[in-house]
Amino acid sequence: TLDLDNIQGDILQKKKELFLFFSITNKVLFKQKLRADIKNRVTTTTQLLSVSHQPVTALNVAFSRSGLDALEVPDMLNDIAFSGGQEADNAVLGDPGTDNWVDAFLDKKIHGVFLLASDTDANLNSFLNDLRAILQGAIKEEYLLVGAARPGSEEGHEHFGFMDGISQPAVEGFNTPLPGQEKIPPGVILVGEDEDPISKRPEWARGGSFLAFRQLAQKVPEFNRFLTENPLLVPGLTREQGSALLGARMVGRWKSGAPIDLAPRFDDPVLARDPTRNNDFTFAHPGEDIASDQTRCPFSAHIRKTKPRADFASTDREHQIIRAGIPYGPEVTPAEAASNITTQERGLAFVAYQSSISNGFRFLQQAWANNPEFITGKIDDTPGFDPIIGANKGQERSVSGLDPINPKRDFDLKTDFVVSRGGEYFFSAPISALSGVLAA
Ligand code: N7H
Repeated sequence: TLDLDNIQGDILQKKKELFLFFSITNKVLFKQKLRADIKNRVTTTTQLLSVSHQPVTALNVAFSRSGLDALEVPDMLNDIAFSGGQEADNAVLGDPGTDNWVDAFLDKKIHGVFLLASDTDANLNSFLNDLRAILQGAIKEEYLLVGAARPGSEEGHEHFGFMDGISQPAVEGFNTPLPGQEKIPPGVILVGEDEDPISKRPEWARGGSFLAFRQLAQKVPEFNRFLTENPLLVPGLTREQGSALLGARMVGRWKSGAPIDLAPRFDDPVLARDPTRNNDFTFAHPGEDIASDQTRCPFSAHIRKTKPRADFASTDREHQIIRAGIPYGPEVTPAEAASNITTQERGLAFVAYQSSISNGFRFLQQAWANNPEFITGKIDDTPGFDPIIGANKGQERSVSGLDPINPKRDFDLKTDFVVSRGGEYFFSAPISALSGVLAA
């Protein structure tokens, strides 16, 4: 059984979240604070499972490899990507170098990150002040990124306008799956648990999870312009509906969250709101050929490239992640909307948990999203890049299958709508380690 009191609980649906990236300047003092003050404030999974136990402000902490080194914890966690740090992975992830990276993410400067989540700015800020007071003299703040749910009816939607946070794997022993939700052994997400692909882990790391963080800027006006200029000319649809359909086919869901596999031509907000139906699909349909038919969903759609379901069912279990990101940055201004040019940065503070970064985030980005030949075994050898997150080092990306009338037609995406500003890999340690190995 999983020790849910020992597993850090990252809130999935939150209104405000701060990422405080830090370096450790006084090791002895930091360890003392970690053991005496921070550990008791870290939110457990048990606390998050029951609403009445949820703290007003949730706190998590995670360390990079350089952070473990700064704490003089030499133990190898046996994750190659974690050991190397994310900067070394920039080419593997499809970034055009690191010129566009936030400076703080370069040179392994960041030792760790505090994640603070709450429903109001006031709570978040007062907690942040407390944390700063506790850690005075022990850390240097390298970078602060402020995330927030979008306002009003856009709450829960990312900046392109699509409902996010619908499909997550169900971890055995932790949550009961909804229809269509895949059950995975805990070791796919948690280090040292059942079916962790790596057998050699230090005992103290059990119940921890690797946190892959990426700051992904989104070019929203440019994305909207692309949709407006390229409506899918499907009989019976207006130009506007054709533009909305193009967006939905790039993602694999409508803005409401309704999956296009079940609602292929028009949005279905009732379906979107129903948790027993909105994830209950596999891309397979009786009498339709899953190897050739893209009438409902392109092979290249974002949710199909990153979770192929029936296309690839036998092996995809090990490539699952739990996503816990939040939007950052302001709403599109009228001037940006009018000019179709982004002038203020906004995007997704992307967070993914997994027991192996090479099987999880890194694999999904490199082997699936950025690989034009994936999904393999289809009538089309090159379904193309993931139109949302696929990255080709800044070069043009070709995507097919988007036009249901002519699925062979390629769209050559000249610019990326999602642009990497870099990130880091962290280990979200089990809570016992915060007063154990890490504080010793
Ligand atoms: Fe993605 N988007 O708005 O288009 N994503 N994603 N993602 N994503 C998903 O099902 C988005 C990113 C996955 O189980 C939805 O919860 C954007 C990265 C996976 O069916 C939407 C960005 C990676 C899934 C978006 C972004 C992934 C998923 C549908 C960056 C991994 C679940 C909502 C700015 C490398 C698939 C939902 C499944 C869903 C969007 C990033 C992976 C709307 C804008 C970097 C595994």
